[in-house]
Amino acid sequence: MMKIKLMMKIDLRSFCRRLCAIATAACSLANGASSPSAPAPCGAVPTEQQIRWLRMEWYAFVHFGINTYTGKEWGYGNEDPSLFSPSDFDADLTVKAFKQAGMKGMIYTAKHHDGFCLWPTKSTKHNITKSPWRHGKGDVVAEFSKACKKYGLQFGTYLSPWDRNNADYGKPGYLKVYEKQIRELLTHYGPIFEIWFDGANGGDGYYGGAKEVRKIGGENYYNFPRIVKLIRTLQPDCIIWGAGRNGDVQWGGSERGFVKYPCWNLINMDSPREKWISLEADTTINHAGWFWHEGQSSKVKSPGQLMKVYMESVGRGANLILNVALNQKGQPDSADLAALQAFGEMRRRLLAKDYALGASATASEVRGNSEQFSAAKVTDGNIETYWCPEDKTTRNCWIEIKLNEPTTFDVVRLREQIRLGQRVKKFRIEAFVNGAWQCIDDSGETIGNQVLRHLSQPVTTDRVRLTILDARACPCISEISLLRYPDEIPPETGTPAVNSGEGNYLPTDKWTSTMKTAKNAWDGDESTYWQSTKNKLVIDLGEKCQFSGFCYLPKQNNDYNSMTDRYVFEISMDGTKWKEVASGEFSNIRANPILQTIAFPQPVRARFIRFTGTSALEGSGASAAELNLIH
Ligand code: FUL
Ligand code: CA
Repeated sequence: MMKIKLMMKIDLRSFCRRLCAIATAACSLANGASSPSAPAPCGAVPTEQQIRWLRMEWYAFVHFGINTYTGKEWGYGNEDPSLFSPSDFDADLTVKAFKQAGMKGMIYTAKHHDGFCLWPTKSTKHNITKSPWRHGKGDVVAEFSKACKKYGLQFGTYLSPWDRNNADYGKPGYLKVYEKQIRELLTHYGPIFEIWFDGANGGDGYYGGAKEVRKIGGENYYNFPRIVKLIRTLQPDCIIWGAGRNGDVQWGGSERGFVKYPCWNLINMDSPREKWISLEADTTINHAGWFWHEGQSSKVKSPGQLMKVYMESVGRGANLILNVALNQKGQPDSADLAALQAFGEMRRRLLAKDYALGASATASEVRGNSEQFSAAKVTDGNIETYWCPEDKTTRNCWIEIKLNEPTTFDVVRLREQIRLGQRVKKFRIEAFVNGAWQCIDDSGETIGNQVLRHLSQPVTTDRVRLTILDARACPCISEISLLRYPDEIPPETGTPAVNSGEGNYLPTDKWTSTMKTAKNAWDGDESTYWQSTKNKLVIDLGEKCQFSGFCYLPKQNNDYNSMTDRYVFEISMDGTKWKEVASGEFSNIRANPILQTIAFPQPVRARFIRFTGTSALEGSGASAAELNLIH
């Protein structure tokens, strides 16, 4: 019985796809017998779920858990549940702010790598019922899902496969635990629009007291085909992030919120194994990390920077997940919210007016001369209708828009009818200015769900031409829009300044070291670095100084060799007798090599410091792009 049900659910997905094809065909029939049929799909096409998901464009990520109270990015797994005690958790306030900013949903870290579950799970004792919050009766997942329902946002969940708490992690026993967690999250909290399987997996951890390194030997350990089947059964509409070929969406490739361009929603492209997998760009509104950190408000991204992130993610055909961490109270910081609202307003202004809407259009060629595929379909404001030439025309065809009067714009938005696959490989945009065609964008490649092409300067014209220079099959263009890039809106409170921790650093002019490249670590230049096979950097501060912590910036050149991810920090008065004042790991610097701030339990005084890299992401040795002491 169970099996039959499962098959029916899966079939439903392909049935939906077929239904859509039938509808398209019926539509062309209704247009008269002479009407040509729609082009056949090109390569892999998205599922209905993937299309719906792409049209959400952006949503929030919320990192909130045990790490919020320890200042860490990756908890070790031995954290005391009693640490979790938000004084003023407010899902309503948080979700309302997301809604106001124009976000379409949110994804919550129900369990991060530390293994602490933020809902009353039966799968492990390491969960929220052991915390003092709401007398052990709290459920963060439930409160978020309820608030999302209230404000009409979609709700999703992040459930780290890597579990540094669980004694069975890395063994078969853990897979049952993990499956149970998925079942609970996907049955008790209403519709889940997306579930995230993080790629950070295996390494050292607490593991029920074993305190050892557990390697899983690749993602096969999790048996994702089985997990995916389970999810499709429980929630067929849920988008699966990660899980390789089995999922629906993959990582955008950086934690800085951009995807590479050209941007294809396809894996194994042009092979029999081609599959539609969209990209999701992830980043955090703050340069401080994914979880909340003391003093992070000075590191919030400006609305203009967030706009750039949007242009380089959504504007390249991907989705954007933007993290807003909750603080120890259990609410977003006001500086984050101010930046979010200002950016939300900038985005609204960008999209507020499409100067091409309703304009007349002509094309080099129309499929079967049919009104159904005519040029005017790109300005009708309907993303389902599209212009398209004959099947054989895959290069050098164009479409021209004629506006009623000369109009100024500096962003061109293009969309493909992705139900028929992603096709366009290369395009050019021109404007008719002073009696001649002028190229205003000559580096266009992919389109997909949408591209936002920000021109080098505003253009004033009443005629715009899009030429498809190359495509995998005849292009199917559903929309061309002409927009204005918004002016920067300052956030309402506070002035965001990137890396403003710098004002707090000790002066370095008296610093010396016997090591050759040492100075690169305090020259204020992020691109130069100290690196050594010796692992130890000794600095003579030139005089006795008092300081309360240090900052370490990993190498910024994507070279993981000798990139220090574990450290010991020592101080000395004479350069011979040393005292350790801090040690630990710099978590997640492979994916997100941001400034790491380490505060000591109390301020210290010293003449010498010694920074030792005790492990590197790859190879041996140690390095630092910048090392600074905090007042
Ligand atoms: C990464 C994790 O390791 C980070 O801590 C964070 O959750 C980010 C969104 O994904 O892979
Ligand atoms: Ca259209």
